Amino acid sequence: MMRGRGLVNQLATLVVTILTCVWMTVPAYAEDGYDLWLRYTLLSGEEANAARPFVGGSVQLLADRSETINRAISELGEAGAAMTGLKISPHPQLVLARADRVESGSYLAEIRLVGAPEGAFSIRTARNGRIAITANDDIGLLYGTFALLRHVQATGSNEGVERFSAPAMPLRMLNHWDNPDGHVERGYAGRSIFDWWHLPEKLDQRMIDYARANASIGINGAVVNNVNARSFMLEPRYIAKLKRLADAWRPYGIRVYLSARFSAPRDIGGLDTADPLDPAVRAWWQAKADEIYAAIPDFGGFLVKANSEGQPGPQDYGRTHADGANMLAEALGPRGTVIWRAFVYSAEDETDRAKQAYAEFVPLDGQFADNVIVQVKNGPIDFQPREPFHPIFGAMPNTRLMLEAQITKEYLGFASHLAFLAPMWKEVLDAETGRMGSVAQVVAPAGLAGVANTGSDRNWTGSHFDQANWYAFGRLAWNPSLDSETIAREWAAQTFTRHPASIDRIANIMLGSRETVARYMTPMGLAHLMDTGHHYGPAPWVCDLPRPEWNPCYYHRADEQGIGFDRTVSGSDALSQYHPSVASQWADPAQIDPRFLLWFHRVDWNERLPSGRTLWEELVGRYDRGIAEVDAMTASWALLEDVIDPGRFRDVSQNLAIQQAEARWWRGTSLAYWQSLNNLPLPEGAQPVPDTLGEYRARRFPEAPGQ
Ligand code: BDP
Repeated sequence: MMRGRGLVNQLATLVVTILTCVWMTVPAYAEDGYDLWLRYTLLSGEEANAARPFVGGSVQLLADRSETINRAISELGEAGAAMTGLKISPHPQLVLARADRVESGSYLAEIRLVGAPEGAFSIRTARNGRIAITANDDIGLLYGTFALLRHVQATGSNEGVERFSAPAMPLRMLNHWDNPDGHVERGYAGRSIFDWWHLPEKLDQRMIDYARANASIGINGAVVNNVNARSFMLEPRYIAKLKRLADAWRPYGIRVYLSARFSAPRDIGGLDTADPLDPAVRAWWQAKADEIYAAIPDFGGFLVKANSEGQPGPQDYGRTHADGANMLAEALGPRGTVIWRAFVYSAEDETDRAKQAYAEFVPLDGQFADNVIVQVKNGPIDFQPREPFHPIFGAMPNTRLMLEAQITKEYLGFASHLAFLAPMWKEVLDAETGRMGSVAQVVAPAGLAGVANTGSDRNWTGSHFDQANWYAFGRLAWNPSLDSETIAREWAAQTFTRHPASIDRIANIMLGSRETVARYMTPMGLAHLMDTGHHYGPAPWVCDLPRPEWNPCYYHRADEQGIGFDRTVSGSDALSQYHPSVASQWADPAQIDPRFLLWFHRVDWNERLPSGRTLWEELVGRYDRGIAEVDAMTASWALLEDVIDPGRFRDVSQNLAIQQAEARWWRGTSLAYWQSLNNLPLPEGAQPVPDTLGEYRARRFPEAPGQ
């Protein structure tokens, strides 16, 4: 008897030890990243209790069955089984309840759900271990399910889970710059995930996994094609393909949108004009919208890039952006939304490019139809490592504005540089416009759009850490007041390990990483120094492209004397597009945050800054710091070898080695070029520039994506 119990005890200890080891040590197999942040790894010992309530998906349902509810139940079942190693739970301890099925005095009633936006949910955990998720709609129950699973995965506990959560904005969408031939513009993760060739007959499993991943972070819309759009994607055969996607994504709450080419009535409609005021053109779009809605009743609407970088638009017919957008809005009616991009600038316009979108759009404030949203990039130029927020955000109180962020890292080192972008987006979302609250408040009635970084690569995003940017985008669109650290930590815990010291280390690497990239690429407010076309690496010497505002020289304006773009009243006066309370923080070169200095001011190389150093010394110091930080990130990552699976550990290590080399290339090239203008020696103690300017200039990259 005694011996028997001893054996049981020993076995129990062994099991606990094994489970603890599973948690503490590196898995022997190589993960490939396909599972993203939804890995549901085995929980150890006590922690497994957190997942017991939903093992086997045996939930109590206070709702009618629907495709969405089925997804919630199977997610819970699979997650529960994976996290506990158990298949069946004898007592259902999880309740999924629609608020309208809950009696008012019940413990499930949640007052905050009354009038809450679509997707809101409440989660309660009772002392007896029972968990209840309540929502007004099925998608809220699915979001609540994912929130619970996120918490359990990240913390190993179901205690302290979010009690109530509601999305801060209605549209949380990805913009895919994917072409129908499978090429992704500015894509660094392989080919497009959309297999137009085989659709509609064949639906890749990836399309389901994609929708599920999006739903897990609250993303609810996807524009499936490039803003540089092809008209044929509006033809009937594409509507059939689109319908297959829409049907597959509907249970996950994802609505399909299409980029529409403004000249489609001419290109594919047999008309000789696309003039938005022409009755035949209007009738064509009306019929097209009806055709789409007949196939896809919840079609989201059109995204339009018009009169921008060569795309057709209403100005081709002497009409305004509002004329064009409103014509499409009428065709969609209350069924959908027109998202009209404000990314416009012209080669013929001599004014500062940073001022042009404001000049074109602000006079149209109040003229857009109710179902039009104007989509504005985070900054006034183009997704640079650092830009001040776009002045339009503080200047169109009578228009719904949406923020466009770029998740794919066109200007931040592609997929090989580690740059966690949440701090960059927070910088913009938190910025006070001076007139209508913060940017997050301005866009709250509309939403957030992110240019997707997904592709056919096994890990979806080209690198493991770029998954964090997809994740952070969704989390911030849901709740822009989340801080970057919370997002980094919960992502790291789900994606890599729940080992506390390792989470600290990974979050640390992530949190400073975007600032690091800005330091070695474009310190102190410099911008657009990337090489022509592909935007890979530095080419500050490019001054002679036919479009002036495509030249790095246009942006840095460096010469023997100094560097920087004077956007004060003595220069382009772009500052005046901001509310005075905002402009005042940037107007004085002695007061400005040095990270914005050269964006707004032209400064002599030898001018002494408040830091006591000259501009030249300060600039060199920042490049050097950028490099030191990449080295520190690399060294820190190396210490994680024992906790990260070998496949992903190696992938990240190899990217960091590339980043170390490329950070040095950015520094070397930039310094060699600045020195060729200012003839200044490097400050004392600075490492010499390893190559000559001629050598840097001779580098060619025929394989770089984006030629
Ligand atoms: C630029 C990209 C270009 C896009 C454009 C846009 O280089 O590929 O077409 O933005 O947003 O950043 O339309």
